[in-house]
Amino acid sequence: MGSLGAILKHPVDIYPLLKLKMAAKHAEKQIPPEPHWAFCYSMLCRVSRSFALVIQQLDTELRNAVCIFYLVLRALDTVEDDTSIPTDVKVPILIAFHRHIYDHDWHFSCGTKEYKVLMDQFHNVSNAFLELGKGYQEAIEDITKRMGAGMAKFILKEVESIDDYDEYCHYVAGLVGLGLSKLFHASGLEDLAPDSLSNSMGLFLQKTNIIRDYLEDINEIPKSRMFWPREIWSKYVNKLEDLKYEENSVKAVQCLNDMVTNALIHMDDCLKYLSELRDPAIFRFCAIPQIMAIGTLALCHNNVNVFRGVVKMRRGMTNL
Ligand code: IN0
Repeated sequence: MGSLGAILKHPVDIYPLLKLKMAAKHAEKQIPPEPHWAFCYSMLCRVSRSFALVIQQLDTELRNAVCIFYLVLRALDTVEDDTSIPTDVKVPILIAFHRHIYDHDWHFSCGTKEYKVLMDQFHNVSNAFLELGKGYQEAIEDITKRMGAGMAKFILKEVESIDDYDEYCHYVAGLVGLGLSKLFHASGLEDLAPDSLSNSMGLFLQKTNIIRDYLEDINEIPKSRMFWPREIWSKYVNKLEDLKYEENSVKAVQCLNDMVTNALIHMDDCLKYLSELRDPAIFRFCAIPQIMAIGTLALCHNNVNVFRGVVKMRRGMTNL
């Protein structure tokens, strides 16, 4: 179905969509005029579907910092995900990434499609990074350093226990929460949130993605790494891929519900984190992805289709 058809089937979406679209139009005028900033914001729109709209909520200065943070993390992800890079090449890049962002003309070609463009033209991101305030730069550098080291550690290590699962999610998502809290604090708009609450914000989003993407990940060629912890799935099946076979439907759904319950542990912290934000724009920026995640988990819970095809929420604004 075309996007217009999708919207007309749900007329209550029209007003919020228009409102969002108009806010986005307004926000567009505040993008710095230089070409490296134009590149960064156009990349942001290309690599994220909803995040580019959500980020428009923020004050200009903070928004620029979050935009660069997001692109730096996407670039780091692109290196981590590219299965064609040999481990002995990949690991040093991940570990040194936080230094590459200070280098005006560093780049490393990898990834595909829009990610390849991001990697090939990475100098635009580093040039924009170098124009951010010191407080923002330090927050981004610190998180990039810790995330790169964590990713390097998990290149060789599998997610076996629930502790491993939480540790991996901490590196790739919990640290994003810590970094964002630091950026909010550096903007002067918020107090510094406790690390454990910031971490939970990221873990909740990442665990939801890992649950939702089971089939996409298990079917990937070349075989991608899997993040469902053995400690959970081994209670139900002998091999993780057995969950997708029809004869194991009952076990699969039980395992899925176990995973959903594990993700929901972080809800308390997320609500606490959100309740302590003061700035309404920052609140919306943080709340929207959390609400999408709750909706996705509700959709996945007890739903065998997670093992059959894609279970995704309708995102009215995506293709407008
Ligand atoms: C994010 C998070 C994000 C936003 C707001 C507050 C946060 C607080 C703590 C941690 C993360 C927070 O949001 C994005 C949302 C996103 O990118 N959505 C995709 C949709 C999708 O399904 O992939 C989109 O296309 O728009 C998010 O998922 N992550 C993220 C990354 C960087 C930053 Cl700065 C903020 C990724 C992750 C791994 C869940 C943290």
